[in-house]
Amino acid sequence: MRATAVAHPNIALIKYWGKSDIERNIPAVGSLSITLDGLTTTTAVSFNSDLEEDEFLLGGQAIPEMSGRVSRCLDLVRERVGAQTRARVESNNDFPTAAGLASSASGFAALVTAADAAMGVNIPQNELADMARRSSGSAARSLFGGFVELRLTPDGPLPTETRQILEPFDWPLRVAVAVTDAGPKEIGSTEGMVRTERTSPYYAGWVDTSEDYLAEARSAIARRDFEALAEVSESSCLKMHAVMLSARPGLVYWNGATVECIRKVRKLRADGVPVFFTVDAGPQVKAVCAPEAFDRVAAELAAVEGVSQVLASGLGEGARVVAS
Ligand code: 2P0
Repeated sequence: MRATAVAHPNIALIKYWGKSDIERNIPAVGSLSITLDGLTTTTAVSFNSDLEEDEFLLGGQAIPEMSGRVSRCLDLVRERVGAQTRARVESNNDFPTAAGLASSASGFAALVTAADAAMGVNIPQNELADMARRSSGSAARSLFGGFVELRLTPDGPLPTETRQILEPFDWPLRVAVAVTDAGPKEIGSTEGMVRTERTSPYYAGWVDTSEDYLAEARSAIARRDFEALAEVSESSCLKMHAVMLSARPGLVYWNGATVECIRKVRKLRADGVPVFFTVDAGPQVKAVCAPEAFDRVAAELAAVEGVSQVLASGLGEGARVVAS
């Protein structure tokens, strides 16, 4: 009744922002991401009939504000197998939590994977992804490695379907993460999405254009067309931040160093370096580049005032069991 799983954060190139059903956490738009290998969440789950409540430790500490979400995620696995047994969950991230580095994505992907293995059920990967999606929309994508797409399937057996579209080694891009502020973000994603939906006059435009962006990105990936992927990814990122900024009150996730990093990446690409940026609901800048450009990109970002460190990553595998 015990298993340990690892999962990595993923970075959306075509972004998810907004929900069509807040109760069931169904995204309003599909999304497309790359899974990283440089950052890892490791989660051990042990079901134990002596426990009266689920227990959750992150980095060795109890996190009361997260334990309800962890329990509700375990409930999905318990309901699937008709079990009641409570669990002790010990999770560790080797990167800053809640700083826009998608710790909830790797966290819930590792959790469903370890819980399934601890129960000994072998739930299909797509179903595990949909369970992780209930807890955190982006978590579904971390079940898979390489390039991953989450599609809305309102007429299907599950409301979303997540699949790998390319193995990591089929297009081994690298990512430099410029950390500009390692503290927790001010406004969580769910609250930010709800505010955007309710108050932004541009929200309908954001949703209406999403399918075209996904099709463009899928096509660029199939052709390994870096320039096309760069253009559509930067546009999706800026379009998401535009709709966030247009909420009331506006959501400003960037700081000055975020903007300087964006300008630096654009200048590098204009000079012929194959690199593009993306930024999530936080101030870190992720620079996606061809492998041969990585050292230069990392050095240029490290030199930007306000950048405290640059994390290095390649593309990684999906969530997997590492011990039982
Ligand atoms: C993404 N983000 O596609 C987008 C881009 C942040 C900006 O998915 O509310 O923590 O738990 O479903 O998964 C972060 O949102 O949101 C996110 P919930 P989640 O990666």
